[in-house]
Amino acid sequence: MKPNDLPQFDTAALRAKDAAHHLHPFTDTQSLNAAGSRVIVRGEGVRIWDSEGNEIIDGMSGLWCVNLGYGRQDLVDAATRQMQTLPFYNAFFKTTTAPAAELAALLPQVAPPGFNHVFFTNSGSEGNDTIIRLVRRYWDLMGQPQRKTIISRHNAYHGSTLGGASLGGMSGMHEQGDLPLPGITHIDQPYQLQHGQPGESAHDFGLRAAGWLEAKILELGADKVAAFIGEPVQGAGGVIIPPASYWPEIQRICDQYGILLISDEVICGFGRLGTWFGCQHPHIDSRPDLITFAKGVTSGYLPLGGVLVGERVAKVLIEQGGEFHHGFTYSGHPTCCAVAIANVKALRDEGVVERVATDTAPYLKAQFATLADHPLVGDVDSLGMVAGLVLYKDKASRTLFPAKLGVGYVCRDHCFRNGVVMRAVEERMIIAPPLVMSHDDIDEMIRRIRRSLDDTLSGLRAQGLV
Ligand code: PXG
Repeated sequence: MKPNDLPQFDTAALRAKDAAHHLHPFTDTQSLNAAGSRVIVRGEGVRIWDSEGNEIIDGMSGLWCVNLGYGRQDLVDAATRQMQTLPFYNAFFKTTTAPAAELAALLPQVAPPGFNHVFFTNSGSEGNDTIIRLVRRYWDLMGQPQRKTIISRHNAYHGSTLGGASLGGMSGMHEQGDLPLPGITHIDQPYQLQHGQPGESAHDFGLRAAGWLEAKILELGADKVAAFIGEPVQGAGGVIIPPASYWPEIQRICDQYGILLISDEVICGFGRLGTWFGCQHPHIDSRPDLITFAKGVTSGYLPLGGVLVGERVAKVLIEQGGEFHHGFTYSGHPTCCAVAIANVKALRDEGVVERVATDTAPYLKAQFATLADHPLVGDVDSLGMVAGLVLYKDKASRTLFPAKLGVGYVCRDHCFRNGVVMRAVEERMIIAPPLVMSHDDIDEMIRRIRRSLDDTLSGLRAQGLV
């Protein structure tokens, strides 16, 4: 769509309203208001447009969620039909709705073996809160109520509710609100740049990093540990792709000590890595007991999340648990479930997940790797449709820019100006584009990223910082 065809928006008026009344998530309101927010008004395919007519390739799929891209009429139709028939009914008092039942039966068809039950929530955060309650309930029912501690990782992201933020390992979040909650503890993340030793292979580092879990279990006492939670690939933490040796060793440790393994697939689920769930990717290869999902289940068209409950937990909960005192008004919201059904069927019937594995992700990997010749860029890596690189002040000596310069944020702003959304996380620049990108889209995205890296470098040179 050409800018002239766009509906007209009064950008200044919208910015003024936003500044006066809207408290944005994870945002310094004062500095946002000084700059003014960008008003996004339309999306089509892998592109979005702002109210001033700028076309932008959405390298972050909205927020890691618009897996099928924008403008899917089938998803709109699914929502419309359901809203016309029954916009809402609950699932609490011996009732269900057709979309909730159909989606609950569809998800096991795409989930790893042994996942036959689902608990619906509205978001990934609520999914992880649900998991805390499920895990505690499970061990109580197993007659081991002392098994209460969940082990997670520093710099993990598991949501923003009290439970999600506690499971997460973001220090900034913990500092605001006396978190984590008791019974949640953290080990270091498998990020070799931060924790690797000189001359250590990725394989050896992966094993050593997984060993931190075993050390923590032994420190706490194995009979006190309920579960370990991890994202297959850490997303918000900066696309931290662990070595291939990491997850199988985590699995071995969980098996050895009988602790539950939770795979937070809010980002990695629904095709992001070229498999339906990240744990199924050969690079990850884990067998979780519980899976958190959200985001890509509806391609972000409506809010929906949940927990896939594996047989080990489901059997105990159902056969011994009686009533599980937990749920949300909108658990199994029929309109959200209807959109999810249309989305999952499209991912399946259009072969999107397979195409990511065999074509789109390998192409993205090859093109993204070409950025490695840029003077600022090192450690280029990708898995499926997530990719990241490190901005170096001096690649040869692996010297990073001082954090206070915020070079990543400067680069991110150049990206936006050059028509591509890319995220900055500390020293890392990351993307997670829609799964439906064509080769041409990828080529154009990489051109815009390179231009933005060049602009960043020019700015740094002008200031004498490189
Ligand atoms: N788990 C993971 C792995 C996530 O990435 C959540 C749970 C929480 O989901 P909800 O739906 O409650 O937001 C997430 C969310 C970022 C960013 O800056 C990432 C997320 C959310 C907001 C920002 O990359 N991921």
